[in-house]
Amino acid sequence: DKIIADKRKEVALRKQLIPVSQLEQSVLFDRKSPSLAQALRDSDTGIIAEHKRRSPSKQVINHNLNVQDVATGYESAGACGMSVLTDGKYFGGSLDDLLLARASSSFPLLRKEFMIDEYQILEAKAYGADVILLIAAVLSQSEIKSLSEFAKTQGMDVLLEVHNLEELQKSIMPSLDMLGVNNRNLKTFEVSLDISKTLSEEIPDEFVKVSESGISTIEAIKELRPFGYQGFLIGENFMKTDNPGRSAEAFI
Ligand code: IGP
Repeated sequence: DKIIADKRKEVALRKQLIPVSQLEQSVLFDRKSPSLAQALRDSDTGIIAEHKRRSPSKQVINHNLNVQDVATGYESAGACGMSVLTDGKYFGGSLDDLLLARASSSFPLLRKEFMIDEYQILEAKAYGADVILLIAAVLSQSEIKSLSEFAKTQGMDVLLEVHNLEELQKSIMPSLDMLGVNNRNLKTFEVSLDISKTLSEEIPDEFVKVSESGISTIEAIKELRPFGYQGFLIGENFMKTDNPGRSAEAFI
């Protein structure tokens, strides 16, 4: 698919320009990552709040905010963690956004990216992330295994995202911490919370269950909790407002 082809080219270029030995010199490289999975288990709200300027489905969401203000707003609102889009081409994000979010917060940060290479995991760490996302729709079982095991050797949590039963069944493995069900179909952009509801019973209890996308009301969260969800990843609903932190507070 087009996004992944673009990503392969981008990663190849990045690798040439900034070798791993240089990433490892980041002062952020040796810090111990706080666990998002643990924060979600310990919370009774479970909000993971996202920084997202635009998306293929929505075009403009918000271009006027400063990522540092968004990070401090989310953290002081009491979010369990923050997801930072680092893809530039489709989402208008960057690794610099991650770095700035890190500089202004200490809660767990998720690098929201199309991960295809161990190099991106080292980048995530060097720029201050604690958690990586792996998307089952674009990875084989053996890629999920090798990338997630590598992230664990780096002391990071892994969130694996699925959208259907087949993706879920190929992905269940001990190197994952959280299983995210994306309510949005990445091809049609159609959103339905029923996807989270139906897939929940197929997710083993040792994983923290996260429901992702299209959540815009507290009622939706109340509906999802009985299905075992402890994490709720919310982007647009907060980012479309002038003060995402304050918008998140209402959910916490
Ligand atoms: C947030 P929303 O509908 O609240 O803005 O969704 C998040 O789930 C969404 O941005 C997302 C995403 C992804 C983005 C879920 N999986 C994979 C990029 C890639």
